[in-house]
Amino acid sequence: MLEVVKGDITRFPAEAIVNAANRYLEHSGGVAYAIARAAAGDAREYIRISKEALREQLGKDSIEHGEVVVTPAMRLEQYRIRYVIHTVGPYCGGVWDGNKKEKLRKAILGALRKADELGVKSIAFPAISAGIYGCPLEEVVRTFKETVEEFLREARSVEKVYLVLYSEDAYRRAISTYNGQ
Ligand code: AR6
Repeated sequence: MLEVVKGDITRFPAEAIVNAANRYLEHSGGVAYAIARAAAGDAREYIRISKEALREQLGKDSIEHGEVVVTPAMRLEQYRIRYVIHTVGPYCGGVWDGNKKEKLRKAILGALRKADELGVKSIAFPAISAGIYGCPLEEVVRTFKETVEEFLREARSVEKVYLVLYSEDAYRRAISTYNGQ
């Protein structure tokens, strides 16, 4: 049901992958830039597509925690990815509290519910907010586990949820937190 794996989310064979975006879907760095470049070949083109989708799907120019935008996988279809779901986690800058946790929970749950609505069976997440946004990886993993467990009780279509860690170090830390060590 829920699995922590090591890999590159831009080529992870889940039907939907999640992007750790910012409010304006600028995809300027981190996993967002990697996804944008891999999907469209040119990150600027995917930013344009994302902003257009944001206006069409939400009728505005920025998103809040919990709101999501869906864009087509384009070149990522070669890995059997069908959708990219953009969600926004909290900015921590090294500081963690209940407010950040709630924002992260909303961001994760929003993407999971959208995947269910799209009728996909598998979805892969990066460690949202654990990079440029500076949230502690261990807290992100704990929140992820709790939120996915909560969601799986209501899920209709989604059967498999992956947390994909990019580096060996992050993977080891995530696995150990996930196993409660
Ligand atoms: N596959 C899986 N995980 C990855 C990959 C990859 N290819 N590349 C990086 N990561 P970040 P945030 C990991 O900074 O903290 C962007 O500029 C990375 O090691 O991408 O939510 C957005 O546009 C880290 O563990 O996202 C926003 O402005 C995790 O993905 C801002 O960064 C998330 O790191 C969002 O910051």
